[in-house]
Amino acid sequence: MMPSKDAKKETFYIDKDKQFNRWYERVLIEADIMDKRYPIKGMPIFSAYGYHMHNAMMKILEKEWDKLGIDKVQFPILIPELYLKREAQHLAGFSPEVFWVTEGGSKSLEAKSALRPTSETAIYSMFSLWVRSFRDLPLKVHQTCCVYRYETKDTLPLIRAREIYWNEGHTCHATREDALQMLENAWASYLYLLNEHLGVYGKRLRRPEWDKFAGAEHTDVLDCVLPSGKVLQSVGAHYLGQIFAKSFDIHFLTDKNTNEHAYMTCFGVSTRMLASCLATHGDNKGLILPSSIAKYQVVIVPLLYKGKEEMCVEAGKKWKSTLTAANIPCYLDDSEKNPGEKYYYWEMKGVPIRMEVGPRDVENDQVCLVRRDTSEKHFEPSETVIAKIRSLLSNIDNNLRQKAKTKADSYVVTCKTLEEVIKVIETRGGFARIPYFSFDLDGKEGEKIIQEKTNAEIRGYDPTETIEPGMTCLVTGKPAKHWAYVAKSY
Ligand code: PR8
Repeated sequence: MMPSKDAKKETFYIDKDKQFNRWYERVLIEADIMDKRYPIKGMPIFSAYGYHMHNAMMKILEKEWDKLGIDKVQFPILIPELYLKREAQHLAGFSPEVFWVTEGGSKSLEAKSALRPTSETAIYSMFSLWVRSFRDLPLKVHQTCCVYRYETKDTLPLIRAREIYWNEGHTCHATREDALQMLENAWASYLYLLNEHLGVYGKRLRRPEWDKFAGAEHTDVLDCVLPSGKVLQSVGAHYLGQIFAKSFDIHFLTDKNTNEHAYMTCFGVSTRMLASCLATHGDNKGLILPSSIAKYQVVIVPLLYKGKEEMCVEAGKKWKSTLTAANIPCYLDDSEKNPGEKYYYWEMKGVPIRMEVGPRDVENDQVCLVRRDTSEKHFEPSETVIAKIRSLLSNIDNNLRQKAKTKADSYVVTCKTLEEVIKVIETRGGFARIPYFSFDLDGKEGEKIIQEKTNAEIRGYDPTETIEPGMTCLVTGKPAKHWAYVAKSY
């Protein structure tokens, strides 16, 4: 059926690769992901369609944490100033970003407290009471909540918020090995969520010393390249060693009756996962959603031919109950809009499958299933519709994964000169991979040169990757230690 002229006005069509920023801004509004009209900077409203997806991710993650024996807890949103000050590096890192609560009603509070920018200092003050002996370890908790950071760079919905919806994990262990193993297990869960469910791929990197989490021994991240060519840190997982344990007095009696400080980790993810997912899969017509986070996996559109409306709407209603009974989340669009408008609207919303029910379909006891990702049409006999939907959803997810993986791989380009780096960064974006001399504090000097010349930064290195002996640093000419990944970032 041809869309009417009026329907054309409803069309979402933005060249996503050429105008990614505009695409992103429009799609969040039109698909009901976030509403920026609330008058507090960095705190947009999480609308129903978007919030559903965020929660779907959190549920998958919480199941993973359950399997790893990480208990779900809730800590207060306020942190006494005293606690925040206990770990010097942590305080230095976060103090420019803290919102302070200084008044209750009309009274000034005796001791001000912080809206948690992250919960280490709240949680570890209690860990120090809870951990006594090696029998109390490991101690593993997580919470799904909001944290608050007075971000000074431009805010961007889902990507750089001042109210951050996230999940954070915090663990205490008897040995360094246990703590590091914990982080590997957390990574496996994050990658399961990101790769398998969301079809999102990125580069796991170890941040340079000068860019690690405030108070960590080392920081590993997943940097995902968005279609703008800039990278987005979508996972942060930190080995804290005994640094916080010493500041917060978290120690335990070992089985040999000695006293030792605990070895700790923390890790977290936020709405940036949703941003990466939407940005990765969408096309010029709007969103394309992987099935496991889609609020509706199927939208049912009865085709309202004159005189035959009722039979199609009735068939649509029947399909709605059949799909619901089969646990396939769906939406029946029996509104007055013409089919073209409905198609555009639901395509823009990214619903993986559209089910069209026309009079001929009803007569032939079939439906037409249309894939959002490829626009392929399948006429399917009623009998086998449920099985077909399941297999199409799985094919769609596979297709999204494969395309995303190929694209992510293509975003790493090894460069031999700074000119090549500039070309990579300025043309397509993503990572320029270069030999580099040091990721300790002395390496920061070289990064300044990179920043000046390329406008990009050293995001980190992959500790599992080796560099051939004899290679020299592209910036200083000194012997290279590792491959560095250079990119522009959000
Ligand atoms: C920690 N403490 O805090 P992290 N808007 C949206 N997402 C954000 C923002 C923001 N303004 N800032 C950070 N994130 C540790 C680990 C408890 C949990 C996201 O680590 O500072 C980023 O994806 O690395 C970041 O990797 C993640 O939160 C965790 O924050």
